[in-house]
Amino acid sequence: MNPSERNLFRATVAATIGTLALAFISAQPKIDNSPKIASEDRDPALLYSASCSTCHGARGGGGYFSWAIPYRWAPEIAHGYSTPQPLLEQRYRFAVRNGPYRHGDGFTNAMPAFGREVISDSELEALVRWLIYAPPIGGAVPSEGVPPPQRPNGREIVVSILDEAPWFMDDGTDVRDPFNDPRRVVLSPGDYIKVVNRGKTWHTVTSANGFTDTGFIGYSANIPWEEVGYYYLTIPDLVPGAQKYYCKLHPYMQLEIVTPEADPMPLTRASKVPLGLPPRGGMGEVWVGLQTYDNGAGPNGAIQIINAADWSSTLIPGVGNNPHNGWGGTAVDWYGNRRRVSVWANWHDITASVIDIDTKEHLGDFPVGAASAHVMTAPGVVDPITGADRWFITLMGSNKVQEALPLMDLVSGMPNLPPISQASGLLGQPAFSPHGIWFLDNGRYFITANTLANTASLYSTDKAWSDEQGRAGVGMELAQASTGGRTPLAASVFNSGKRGDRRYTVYTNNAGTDDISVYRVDTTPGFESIVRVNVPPPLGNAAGNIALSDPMMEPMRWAHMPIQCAVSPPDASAHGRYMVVCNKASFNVTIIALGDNGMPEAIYTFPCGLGSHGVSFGRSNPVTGGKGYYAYVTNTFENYISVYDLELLERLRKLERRGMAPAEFLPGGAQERAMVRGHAAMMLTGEMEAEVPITLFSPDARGLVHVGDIPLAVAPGDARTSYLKEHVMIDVPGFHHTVLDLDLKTQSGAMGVFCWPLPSPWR
Ligand SMILES: [Cu+2]
Repeated sequence: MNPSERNLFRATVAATIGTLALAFISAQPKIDNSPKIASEDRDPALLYSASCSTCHGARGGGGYFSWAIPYRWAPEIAHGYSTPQPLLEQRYRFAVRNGPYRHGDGFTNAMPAFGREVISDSELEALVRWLIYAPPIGGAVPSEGVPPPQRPNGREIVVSILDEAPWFMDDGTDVRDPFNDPRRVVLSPGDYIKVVNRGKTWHTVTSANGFTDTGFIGYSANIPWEEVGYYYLTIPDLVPGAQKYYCKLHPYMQLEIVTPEADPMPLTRASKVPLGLPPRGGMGEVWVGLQTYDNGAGPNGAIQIINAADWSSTLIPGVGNNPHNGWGGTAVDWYGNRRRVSVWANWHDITASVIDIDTKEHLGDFPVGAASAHVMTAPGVVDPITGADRWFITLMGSNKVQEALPLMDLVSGMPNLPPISQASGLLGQPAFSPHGIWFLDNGRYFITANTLANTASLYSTDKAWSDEQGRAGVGMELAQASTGGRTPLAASVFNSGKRGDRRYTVYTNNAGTDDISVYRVDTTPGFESIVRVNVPPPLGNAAGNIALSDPMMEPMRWAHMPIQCAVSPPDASAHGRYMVVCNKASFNVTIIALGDNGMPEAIYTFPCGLGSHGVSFGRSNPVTGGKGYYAYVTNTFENYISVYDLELLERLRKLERRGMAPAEFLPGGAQERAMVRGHAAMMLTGEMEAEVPITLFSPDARGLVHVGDIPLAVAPGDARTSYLKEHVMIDVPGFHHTVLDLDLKTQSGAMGVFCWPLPSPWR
């Protein structure tokens, strides 16, 4: 729609709203901009039942297998000594902060390392005392162990955490819930919540402002006959009102908890109307992880492979438990046979799945550690033992990066190499909770985005470290930098394609502050560093990061919750370098034109499905000849992926510079439509269902460059949805930032995507 049509629509909608809007606005929850309120230290018994009991047992007696690495035993840790045990105290502190280390073997992922972000120093001291000493100093009774946490007074509502949507499920006893919705817990006076984690990795229940936070809760079914893996939340622990809570590791897992004086709002459904297939085919294959594909029996997950030549697809069902991020490369088995494989990190589990790229056969899964997140191979180097690619997997919930030998680890049923970490050195233990990973061109260094630490790290795959206690290892974190923003989920690199380069520009996308941090990295041996650089206005925000939204523009630029940012490959000849940013909660992607030094030059917004999540680049067939790329973007809450033509963007930018661009390419020129149902539709149009222009949600979205949407597989009969409470921008006077209770499709749940063959610098 052109600007005048858009204004007309806005005026019409504004008129329709009438008095409804007033009621709506006064009823919507306030946007909470208050700083994080530090909650008090958790009671050691409660912290223990959530984070420790699922391996060490309800009373601390040990003797159970770790759920994070199922062939290692958890020892007895509750003792009840009455004399000082300074060495034992030191061992406990080390184990909690670093995870266990064995001389000769190195670190393992059997016990995760917990950062100060999830167990504070004072909580750790209280926990250590409580476990080691007898009352009155501690809480442990010799031969009996530690007591369970005090059950709160009142009426219990059990909320289970699950590996499948709806993610959080109440037991139906919240009698005040007018919708009888298991994802929304509506408390009456005197109620309290028992949160039980039935998922196979860490999860949390955390309020948006951080006031309420259970911390990591382990897998309760690891010891089914004991009461483990739970946490109590009483009304004073909660934020007053109808509030969103989410899992800090998996932010799309959300529930609402409503305190007795408040009431929940009706739901809204929304979805972008898909385009047809892209008119021009591309090259190679697009591998998409259908993270929540319903296999009937067994855990969620499938992989769909799209042939870019004709957009036909192959589905591999029954892969993993929420395959989140994948990559392709070569691996060698114990007999020396080399295969081309794809490895997927199962993010709601402890495993990685291996698939043969050529036969499309799912070869199996192997354990790597808690909440395995992203996978990548090192470009340009081979494993000295196998001659195949070197594979690295971030373990967000174990605080390690695991090098994998996919086909050998599959047979061994465990990682054959120790994970990368270090107990001391330049900065002590590595930054907490690495999620995204991206390699520099020489294959010897990579960057991680450390989500809960709000930092980015530079790692070496080869550098050796040792400490005063005689611990040693190969591969380590070399340096960290603050993001200047919040919740960095992924990292990317302005790859040069030149293996000898030592200086790079790298990035993190900060989901919590809707911006992109830019860093300079130096890998000169002995001088390795990562330093955030300032992006000046008008593209930079107050923190000096690239701002994805700009409220001063007309039409307004709005992008919310960037999940991944990736830079187009260096070997394109039909277009320049572009960063594609997937914005989960604003129906769009941001495409940033980058200069030769990797700094931003211009920002463009294009329509995307709801839940835009992951991006990868595959070869296109440019109209103008040469080498060009499509950006393939997954949409978690739609059943299609979206395709963007970078060569077309290049040509349209040239036309725009000469004042000759078609109106559709101008800001706000996008013609796509979205369907809105339920509460927001009623408020906007007076009808229960409305088709609206995409520019209602993404006002400055441009047309043409988004060239098509490719359907994803959905299991027959699957109509599952997931609950999200998010800020949505509605470009109508009186609305603007609006918090909606959303009920979104989650049948494919696509997040991770990679293109095969891999682009430069991998080949
Ligand atoms: Cu989670």
